[in-house]
Amino acid sequence: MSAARTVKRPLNASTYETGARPRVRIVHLGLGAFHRAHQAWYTERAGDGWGIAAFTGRSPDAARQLNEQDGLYTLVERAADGDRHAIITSEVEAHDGADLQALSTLLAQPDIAIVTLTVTEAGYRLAAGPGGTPAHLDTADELVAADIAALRAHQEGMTFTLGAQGLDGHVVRTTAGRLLVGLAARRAADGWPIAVVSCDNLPANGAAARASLLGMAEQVDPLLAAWIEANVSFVDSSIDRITPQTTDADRAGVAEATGYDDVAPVVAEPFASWVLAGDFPAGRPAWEQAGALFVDDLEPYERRKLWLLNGAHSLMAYAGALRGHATIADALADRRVSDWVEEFWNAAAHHLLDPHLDIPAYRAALRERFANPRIAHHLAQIGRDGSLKLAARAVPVYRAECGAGRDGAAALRPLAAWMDLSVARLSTGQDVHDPAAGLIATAAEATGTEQTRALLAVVDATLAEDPDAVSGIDRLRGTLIDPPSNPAHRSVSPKGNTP
Ligand code: CS2
Repeated sequence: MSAARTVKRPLNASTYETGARPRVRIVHLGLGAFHRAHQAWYTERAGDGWGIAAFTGRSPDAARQLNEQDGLYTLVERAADGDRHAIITSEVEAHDGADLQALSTLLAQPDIAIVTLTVTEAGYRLAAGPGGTPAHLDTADELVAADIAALRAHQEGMTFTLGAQGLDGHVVRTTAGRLLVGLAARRAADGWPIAVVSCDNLPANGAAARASLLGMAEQVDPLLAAWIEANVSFVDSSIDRITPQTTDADRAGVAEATGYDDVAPVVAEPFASWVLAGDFPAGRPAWEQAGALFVDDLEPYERRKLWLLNGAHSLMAYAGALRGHATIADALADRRVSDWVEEFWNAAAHHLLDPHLDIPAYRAALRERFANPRIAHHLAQIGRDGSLKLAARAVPVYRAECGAGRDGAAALRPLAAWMDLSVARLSTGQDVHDPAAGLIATAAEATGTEQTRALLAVVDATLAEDPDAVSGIDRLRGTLIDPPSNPAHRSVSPKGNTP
């Protein structure tokens, strides 16, 4: 891209020559920075003419901003030694996620071959199955229950009665509810098969998407559920690219460097990875041209990413915040935190034995990625939704360690840090930013070991019945700040600026 210019122009199709835009063949739910730094970038780089129609999650703002720029935005690749700028053109149209007319119209077209999802761990609205059975749609969840009732009430033949916003008189809020309406339109149109690709940090995320969507379908229309079983392929994928929130300084930097007043740039590290497993019955972009890897068994790759990258992230988000740090790079520069990260990685690495995984090289690369001094990746951003994230990132490592006859203490530390930070935040009237915030607040009212047990039950009810896990966490609580405030972990309070 050319050097800095002094006069800034808006970014849109009249100021930036894109050539013919690609045909929309992918629908995306969850239009956010990560999607734009990852799947949109892979699709652009595949270079075979696939375009995306993206739907927002909660707020329609991102769609409005992107449409004002004809879908164009700058991707800033932020390396330790400087920025590279690229304008992405694969995002062809953007919609309010509540707009089920637009979603149904798109999904009813045979051209649309893929639905990708970045709706966060919480977006699947799953509840753990009893005794470790697979998770299922949480029908006790208020939004799920409201959508089920409204969908039942608005069913008309094979589809649903749509109004200006959502169902006539009801805004569908859950991803499963929205997707169900769109897929009903597809089935009614002609029923072409389609792939749903989950791009969220959950183990077996394809199965999670399936459980969420089929759970909703079974409650609303068993015939539609049967159609989904037969025609929708749920693809598992492990996604990776560190994407901090865009700041005003980033926007100013983009204007300075490119000459475009882009209101919606996105900043990401240069590294990106996407590993996928599953069928694409209606075709797909040649994402492998952009470096994506297609495998038969995703699990080893998924564990490596979720445990080593995300597990360390969550450990740093809570332990680092307790110790007064604000970003990943700051937390990692703290010798004690980096030792805990190494201990956590040693525990996880015992169970990542496939030689293709090359764990030593992966760990070395992670250390470098985390230390990138130009990426301000805030612990507060990563620390959100801890009850769900820890269940995917720390609990499985602990279980694997116990299964091998070890105490798994290194994998309990992220849980202890989350508990200490949550209690400290609640005691100063701060929000814990978690879908289970109410349960966390109630659990925090207990004291001592009872509090540890109650907080652990919010993350994993089965694990909370394991006295070794509870006492292992209890021993770590209150030891993570300098000097440790142990043994009465109730008195712990974070140092300096907490998120
Ligand atoms: C982070 C992830 O916010 C978080 O929970 O751990 O978003 C992480 O940055 C990405 O998974 C990196 O690929």
